[in-house]
Amino acid sequence: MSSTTSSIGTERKVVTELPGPKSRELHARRSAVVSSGLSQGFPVYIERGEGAILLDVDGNQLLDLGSGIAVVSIGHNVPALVDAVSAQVAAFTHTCFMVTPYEGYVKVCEELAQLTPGDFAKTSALFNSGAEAVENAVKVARLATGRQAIIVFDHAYHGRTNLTMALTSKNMPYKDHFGPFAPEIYRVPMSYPFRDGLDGPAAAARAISQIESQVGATNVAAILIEPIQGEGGFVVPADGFLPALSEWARANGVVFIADEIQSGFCRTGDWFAVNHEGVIPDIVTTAKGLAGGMPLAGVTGRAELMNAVHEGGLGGTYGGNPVATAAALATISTMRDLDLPARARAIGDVVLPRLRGLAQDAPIIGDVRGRGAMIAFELVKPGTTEPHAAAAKSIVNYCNQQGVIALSCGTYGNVIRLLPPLVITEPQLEDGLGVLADAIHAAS
Ligand code: PLZ
Repeated sequence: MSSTTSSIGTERKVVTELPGPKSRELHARRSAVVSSGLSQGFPVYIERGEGAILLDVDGNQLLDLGSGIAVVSIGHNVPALVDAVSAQVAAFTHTCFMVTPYEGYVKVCEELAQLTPGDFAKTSALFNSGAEAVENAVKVARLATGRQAIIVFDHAYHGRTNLTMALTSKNMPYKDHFGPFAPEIYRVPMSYPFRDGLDGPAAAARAISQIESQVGATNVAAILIEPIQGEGGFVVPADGFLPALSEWARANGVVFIADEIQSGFCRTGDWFAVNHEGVIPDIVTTAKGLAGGMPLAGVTGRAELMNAVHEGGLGGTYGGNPVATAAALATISTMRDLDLPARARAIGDVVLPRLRGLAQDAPIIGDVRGRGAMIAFELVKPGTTEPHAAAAKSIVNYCNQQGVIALSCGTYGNVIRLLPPLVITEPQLEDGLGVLADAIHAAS
């Protein structure tokens, strides 16, 4: 196990055109055998990673400001994780937890019970992907309440399976012609301060009145919400929106499910995004950052809800796989050891003011928002709030050409999101911000 030896430098370095010749060759092979239904963001093929740097097959060192969509929060190739995973692989890779159990699964559930908000008995079930976790949270809420309706929000993203497509808001590319979709899903307006100008309580009143008039409180099993929306555009609801919704849920016997798959595990400067407003969900879904790149997802909730399910009602062959749980335990202890919530706050303290400064001279930036290291800016046609997706595309392309991995998102495709590994160094962050500033300048 030579996880600590590495020849990757800590600096961004572009040594070929991007993508380079070897990447282009691999890409030609890909086109022949990989479904064109998978999008291709930045087709540079990766060989190794370390910290916030990815080394590609042509020897380019790329600065990663996306963390594989908020997954490698602890950075690439962390020795503690590599060692834990390697040891587990050498011990055993699979038994199926429902057949013969192992301690790692139990330990991850102990951590989830402790880390998620709420001072009450909690139990968890583990799965392979975020979408699977969301599906299971919905199953639990419906069974426990005996109700069917699920409330979701404009701009929401919850996955690509049949049920989670129905929960997801955006048609293209996620849903188009993939129907029919699951029934009993009701969508209400999100709090989106830049676009609706409402304060949190007013936005919550708007959503609640729609739920009461169009669905009826006693039909609602659950409200499912991303405390900060991810794919939908890093929409940070106005203060008071989440608390008002969660209070209404409590008063009406409705399960409040926080989808923390993208916002959770230190990303926003706390272990979970709901913590910023003291909101205590009944159920929390987690994935992504939880296991440092190994596929693992969790559904954690009040024991009386999670245990309402009949024995055998939850499961799956691979859910909570021993290698993935080993990775999660190493990830969580790394997050604790390095105090990554504090690191995420420090990143926000550098990046948010910088972006706000850039916005002063760049009328294409309509809004800068985020918490901790979950940060975005929304691009508009100058002087309007009309989405400017072309500008987002050109900024991402510019960054890519300079060897910086940056991601876009948003219902209108006009938001640039920054999700750096939380271990990114100050010089790396400065370097990335410099490229971003040039990209914004070039797009303006
Ligand atoms: N809930 C809040 O962000 C995954 C999707 C990438 P899976 N977001 C990245 C893509 O285009 O497929 C996500 C999320 C929130 C659920 C999910 C779904 O998680 O692990 O991708 O299934």
